[in-house]
Amino acid sequence: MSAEKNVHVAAFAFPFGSHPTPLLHLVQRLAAAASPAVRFSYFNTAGSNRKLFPAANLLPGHDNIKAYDVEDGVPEGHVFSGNPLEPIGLFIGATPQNFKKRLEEVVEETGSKATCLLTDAFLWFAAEMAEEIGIPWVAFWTAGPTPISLHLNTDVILAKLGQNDDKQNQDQTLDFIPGMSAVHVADLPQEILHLDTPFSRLLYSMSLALPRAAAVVLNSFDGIVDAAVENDLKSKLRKILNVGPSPHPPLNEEERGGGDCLSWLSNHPAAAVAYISFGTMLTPPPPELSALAEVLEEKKIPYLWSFRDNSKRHLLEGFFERTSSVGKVVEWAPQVEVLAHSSVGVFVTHCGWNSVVESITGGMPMICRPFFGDQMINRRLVEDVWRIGVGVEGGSFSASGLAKAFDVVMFGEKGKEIRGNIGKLRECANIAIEENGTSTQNFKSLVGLVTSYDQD
Ligand code: U2F
Repeated sequence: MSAEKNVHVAAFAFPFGSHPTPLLHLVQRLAAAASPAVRFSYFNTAGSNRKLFPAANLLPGHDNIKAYDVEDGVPEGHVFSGNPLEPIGLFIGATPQNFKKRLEEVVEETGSKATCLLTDAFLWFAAEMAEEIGIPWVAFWTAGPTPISLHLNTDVILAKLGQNDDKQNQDQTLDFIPGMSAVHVADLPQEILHLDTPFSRLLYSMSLALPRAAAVVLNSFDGIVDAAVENDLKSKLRKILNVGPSPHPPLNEEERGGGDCLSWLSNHPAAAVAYISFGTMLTPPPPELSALAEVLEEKKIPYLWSFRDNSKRHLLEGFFERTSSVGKVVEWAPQVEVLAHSSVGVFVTHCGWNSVVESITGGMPMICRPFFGDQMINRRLVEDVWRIGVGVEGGSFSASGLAKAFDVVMFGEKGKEIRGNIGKLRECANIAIEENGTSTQNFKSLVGLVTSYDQD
């Protein structure tokens, strides 16, 4: 056992979308489980740190966690084009030097050498950094087991399907990869098939580096995917630790959202409200927003809409005002609590992994409209494998397709079946987090792994 005062876990965040939050939650959970003498340093861009750390890079109640800013790669005076990949490309350009330099400064300032790198899995260069320092690298994959398995099989996929080949049969299944017979070519993240952007090259480098990680950690639970997928992951990685569904720390006022969502929900009958959120990074295109608004209004469905981008509300031309007696729009909702609320009957979602896991733990059926990355795979699992939700006709929102989806989930017989299926999956998640459950045991192993090395 190490002298814990010499243990210093350096966490590196990928500062886009929801990525920094679950990593910070994991750090908080580890810090609460480890000895108070263990030091946790959280490295992230200044812009992202300001949102997560309310006061001077510290978290109230967590004396052993401190945030440090790294450069974001944006040149001074830079004017953004509006392409969402641009800040990601600039940030990637600044890595790994930005993390390396700041870590060295922190080690110098604190006199405490890093004893473990715990990073977002995207930050694959940590494999080399950790090896140079002689400490373990633990990678946190913020999405589900199926997409990570597909990334690890990138070479097999490209050998079979070809790179940049637009003539691929989109309906072909990936049955040549263990456990992937339900996944179609159309579900694959574009980054796997096209290795020509900084982001896709980052993901490819990640797939080559992950086998060097001491462990890969997921907010997932054993049994959620086919055993063949889990076995393939086990054969490719040194250790895979499902530690979810991860508990959420108590929300602060801002995270709770301005409007009082929960008491508003409580004024509605059981399963009557549609909760709508497309995660932290996207707003559907205007015709799809209009189709969704039209159906909610036409069917008089009470809704709670987490509409993140205020500058786009005008696209709905008076919809929110006209429907204010039946609907509520907020910039941020306490989603975990909303999805567990008995008045909510359906979650209209982009199928980001955290949203899917929260929907399962809340027992909430989904209407899925995936856009990019792993979201199409998650939709496939939700609709065709777990049968806990539906997609929309044609893959994007139209008034007629959405009307059918609401009818099926909220008002039809199939809705009951979906609820039954989600109940079974939720039970599986609950078992995993019991005292002797696999996720609880995996989390204990993780605590041991990140705190058991010291530099003296
Ligand atoms: C990227 O996904 P997103 O960040 O867009 O979406 P989620 O993984 O679903 O995470 C959103 C989180 O934000 C929370 C919600 C989730 O924990 O509870 N939230 C909230 O609390 N209140 C709100 O009003 C709105 C959201 C990416 F786009 C996906 O493809 C990936 O699967 C995902 C994980 O890597 O990251």
